[in-house]
Amino acid sequence: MPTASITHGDDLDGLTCGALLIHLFDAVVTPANYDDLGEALAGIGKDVDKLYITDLNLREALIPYIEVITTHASVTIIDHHPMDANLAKRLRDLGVEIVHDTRDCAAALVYDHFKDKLEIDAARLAAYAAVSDMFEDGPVASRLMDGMDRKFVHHEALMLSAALGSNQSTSFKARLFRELSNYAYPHRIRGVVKASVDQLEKIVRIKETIKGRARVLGRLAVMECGDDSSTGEVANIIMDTMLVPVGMCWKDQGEMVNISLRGERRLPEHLGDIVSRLSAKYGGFGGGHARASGAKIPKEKLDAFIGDIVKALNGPLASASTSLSS
Ligand SMILES: [Mn+2]
Repeated sequence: MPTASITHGDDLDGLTCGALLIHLFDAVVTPANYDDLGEALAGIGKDVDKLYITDLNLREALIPYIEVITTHASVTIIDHHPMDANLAKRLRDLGVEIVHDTRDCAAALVYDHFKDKLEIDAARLAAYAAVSDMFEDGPVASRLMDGMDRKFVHHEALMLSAALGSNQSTSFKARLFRELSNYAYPHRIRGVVKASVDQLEKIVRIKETIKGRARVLGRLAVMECGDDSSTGEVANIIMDTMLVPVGMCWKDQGEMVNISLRGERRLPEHLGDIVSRLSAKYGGFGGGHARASGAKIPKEKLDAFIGDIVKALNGPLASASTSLSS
């Protein structure tokens, strides 16, 4: 009775979900992102009778894949991205089980859902994911972390998360799945310490180029991603370097552009809501969290999209911002 998992493969939260599912069910894990989620769903074999989809936001266009899978497998979604109520209803009507809470990271939700079957070490893994995803204040994560040695957990988590930032190779991810599913300590995993320092250096190099390249448009600073870095990490560095409330980074993908936005800690706006609305308006898709969101839209709509983001961020709510730059 094979169990499969499709999990967000670009960050530590998604990877930790996969590692926990390997530990629990010997799951065969496919790491995916929003570019290849359809492909990952289409690749679920007929022999699979249980599928977990974690740390990934489904969208309308992917429902037909789910429909096919439910003919031979039970499907459970464990996620923390804001979910459209109509979409959730359609999924539930197909028999999909949905474990959903936007207050915790996905790995904390996986941990909480299966805690009766997991050892104490699994809590440590969930804590790494919470630190990396910036969901330490979630009801599950905060309860778990209250009793932990915080500095130790932070150090391990941030090393792991930085390492993944500089090494996104399939082989490194496979190693992390394997090691984390055996509850390894991150600093003991081969390659983690060096990759984490490489990431710090990469960030500094990006910071050094940003001042000449980023455009500041009120509370937003925007820049094209010039290398193989992820748009999310560069958006964060733009925000940090330019001291603006929101950093945005985009990357050319041919017909389409991939976009990430990152917001400061006390940002009053919800970037996921803004991006979800605007990407639909321009024939793309997107969404996400309050301070971290992403979209994919046609390239020729990019300027108009940026214009609308600037409007959304510089409207009436803008005066509520306490940013250093304003
Ligand atoms: Mn996540």
